Amino acid sequence: MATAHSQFGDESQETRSEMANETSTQTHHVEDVEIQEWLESLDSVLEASGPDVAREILERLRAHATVNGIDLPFTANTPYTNTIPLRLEPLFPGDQALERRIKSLIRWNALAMVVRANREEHNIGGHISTFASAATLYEIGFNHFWRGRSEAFEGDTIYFQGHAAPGMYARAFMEGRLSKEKLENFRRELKPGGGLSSYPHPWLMPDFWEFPTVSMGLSPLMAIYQARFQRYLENRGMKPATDAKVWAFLGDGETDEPESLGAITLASREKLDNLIFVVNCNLQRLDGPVRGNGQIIQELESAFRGAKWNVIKVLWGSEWDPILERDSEGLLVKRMGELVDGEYQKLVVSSGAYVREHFFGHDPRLLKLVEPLPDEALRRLRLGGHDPKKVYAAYKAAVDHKGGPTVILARTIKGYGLGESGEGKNVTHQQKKLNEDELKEFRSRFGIPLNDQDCIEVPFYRPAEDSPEVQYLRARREVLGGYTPARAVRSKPITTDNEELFREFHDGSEGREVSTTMAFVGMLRKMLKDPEIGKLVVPIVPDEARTFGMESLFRTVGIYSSVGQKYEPVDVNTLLYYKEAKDGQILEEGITEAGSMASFIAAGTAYSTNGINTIPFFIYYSMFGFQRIGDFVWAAADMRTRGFMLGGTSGRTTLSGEGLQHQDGNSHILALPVPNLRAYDPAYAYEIAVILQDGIKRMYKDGENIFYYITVMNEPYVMPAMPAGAREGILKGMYKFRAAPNKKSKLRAQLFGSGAILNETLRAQEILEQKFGVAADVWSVTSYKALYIDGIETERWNRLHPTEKARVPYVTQCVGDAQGVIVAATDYLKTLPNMISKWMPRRMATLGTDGFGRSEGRASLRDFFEVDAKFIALATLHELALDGKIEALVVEKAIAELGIDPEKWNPVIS
Ligand SMILES: Cc1ncc(C[n+]2csc(CCOP(=O)(O)OP(=O)(O)O)c2C)c(N)n1
Ligand SMILES: [Mg+2]
Repeated sequence: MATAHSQFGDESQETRSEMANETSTQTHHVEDVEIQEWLESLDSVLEASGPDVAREILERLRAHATVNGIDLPFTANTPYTNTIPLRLEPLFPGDQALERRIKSLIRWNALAMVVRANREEHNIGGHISTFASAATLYEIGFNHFWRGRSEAFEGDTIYFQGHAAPGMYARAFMEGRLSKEKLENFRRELKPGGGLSSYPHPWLMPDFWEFPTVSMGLSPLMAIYQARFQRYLENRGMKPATDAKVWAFLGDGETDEPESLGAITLASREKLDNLIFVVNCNLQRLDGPVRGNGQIIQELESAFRGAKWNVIKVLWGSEWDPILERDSEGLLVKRMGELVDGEYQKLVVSSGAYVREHFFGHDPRLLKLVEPLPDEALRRLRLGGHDPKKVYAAYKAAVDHKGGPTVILARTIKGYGLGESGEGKNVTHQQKKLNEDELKEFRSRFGIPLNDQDCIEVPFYRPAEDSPEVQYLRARREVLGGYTPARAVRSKPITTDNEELFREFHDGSEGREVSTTMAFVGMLRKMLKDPEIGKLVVPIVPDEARTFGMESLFRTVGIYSSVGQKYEPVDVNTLLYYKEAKDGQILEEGITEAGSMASFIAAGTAYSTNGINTIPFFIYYSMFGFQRIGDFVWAAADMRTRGFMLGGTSGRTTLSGEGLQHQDGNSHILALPVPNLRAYDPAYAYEIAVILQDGIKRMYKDGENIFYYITVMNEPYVMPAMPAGAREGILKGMYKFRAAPNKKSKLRAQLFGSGAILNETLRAQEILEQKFGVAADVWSVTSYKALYIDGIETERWNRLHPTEKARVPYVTQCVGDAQGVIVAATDYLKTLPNMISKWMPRRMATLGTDGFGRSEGRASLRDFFEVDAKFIALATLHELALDGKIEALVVEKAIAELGIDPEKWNPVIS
């Protein structure tokens, strides 16, 4: 009979037995006495001379075979068996029985949390089956490996699989760190007293979670760059070298995300032996098998081995060892490698009799191997990932491994222990409820001390404080230096306000034409020399340093390389040669915005992870930022990352020549949804200086959990000096840059410009004045986002305080009394200025760059998108006509006079 928790099953299947017979005849033909002799001689070499000699012989044989024309297929795979053989297994140091009891209670509480939450509120969600499959993988780490963070030791860094969160909460409950009430409010943070977030979210649980992991694929990439960043800090002398590790837990389905495996060669190239991946290979994802028709474990093994990782497969539990021992011909290992995952998934939910027939029955010699075992024993053959001894051995080998990263591929069963309706079933990922029988079965299987009546209520269960279970797990954590996960701000605030550092940039460029990018790089250069913050600055570039004129930094601060520079650079005789150095400061990441962002996150959270206030400046092609790696930005926000993202070559019409894939009119829109991100579109050097200075102070002195997005451009123009009193407006989002010279004119206008388009606005001001007698004030809008947030905040306050004196949005304070029509022009979508139009005293006309770019020069692009001075002038005149201040005919004449073709292409749709 198939039982709920069977390892294999009992249904028979005709076709399967036919296939089995067919294959077994073929194998007979190969496996003869000769093979036996070869195997025996290898055994004797192994015994007499050890594995090194055996390896040498095998390598020579392979070479010999190739020379003799035997075409050996390439394989990066090892057989489908455990990497660590029984004889090399270390002794398990813990109390196995007690650890199992603790683990069972954690299993129960994790399950109870989800089941209770869904009883309380239908479909509130939560996952049971992921943690059920991974419980042993986590518990071995908690009890034996993961060191907490303390003053004395930085501790290990762990990326917990997002949907295994209930298991982490259940453990923290057992540890006495989370109350029953908190568990009761799983997925209900808004309940009085607070609750627990669905997944790891540092934003929601800043004392607990460090890394958001549930958007799949992000955590493996972040973990790789985290491990590399630890080395960067060590090599730069910013922290002592330690044996702290970075562990990342991944689902096997998760490895299909391109980000998951996308940077694995970086880890081996950098010899990151401080990095360990654990892939929970339950062979299932959400909808069904990960590779029903293949073998995900073998596929991953070859990918990781090909990338030179140390791969440890943990496939079979200890019960298999004696059988494997009897398998002198290697038939069982061969058989193990023949099944596809879809077949394995079926076997794990089938009975012992089924296993005998369909797995071992394939070959009479295999059947013989398990002859002494009753069906019940076959059913109880565990998988490696559920066997503490095997998992311990793998973890021990991983932490002891030197010279490169390790991946552990652990085979488990999804929904382990969940009974008939869950274990190993395709629907198990979303299982949130258990019926009474299933609950009782789970209770009995894991020995939870609850009677039938109590059990169906699914209460949380924690043994008394002085129970052996609680004492043991507390003692283990004490030995390991404290609890994990736990997050804290570990750095001390910086002391300076940097007033002096940035002051020189308030003066303007004195007639010299420079771009805002050049201005920013000048500030970066100066920051790097600063005695307090200089060392903390981490410049990050995805192969674009020359694009942004940063190559002078190569020489002055060096490009980080863990091995220094093993070659003489081709340009060594030049002033700005390509200098790589072990203590290099620049992270030149190569062409990977995702990798660079992961470095940005590691550096921007080092204030918490490492207690170091590193200040990352990640500069990149703005179009390849939010649009390409937006989900990493969201994760960065959740993690309370601090630092500056700089969208270079930005502005749809400001980046000339590059065409529609490069020209960015989107990023300021995409920056809107990130709540703690402050986004600026500055036009002039002093604006950037003010924003950077304030940002560093807010983040690193005042400890605010915000970060910055600043667009910088490559259009050169003269940088003016900062007008008196502009500082506050720059930070709040707008200030009057140049008032109309002729205040007496009857025709008035307020013009808003941002970034490089501010200069077009200023030219429009002149055209309007000179040709049409319109007196226009020009405003620099540095941040529509800031104005918008202030507007909606003010509205909200007024709504909630109806009897108090109404507050006025900042933008209304600026232009509420200003005269004339209002026209805004931006290098981004029109929607950006439109967001604030409701707080204007009157209608607002908007010019923007909705549509696809073109490979053209700036002038043509601005004409095409209708955001240049003449179109701003036209929009102003049109508004005046709408207000009845001038005749429509005047506007029509102006169109001709300004040289505008009314039948021109519509940029929005062409
Ligand atoms: C980027 C992303 N896409 C989709 C999901 C939805 N999702 C959550 S869990 C899951 C299946 C996970 O399977 P696997 O990685 O094998 O983890 P397991 O639960 O089997 O350990 C999916 C598709 C997600 N969280 N993130
Ligand atoms: Mg899976």
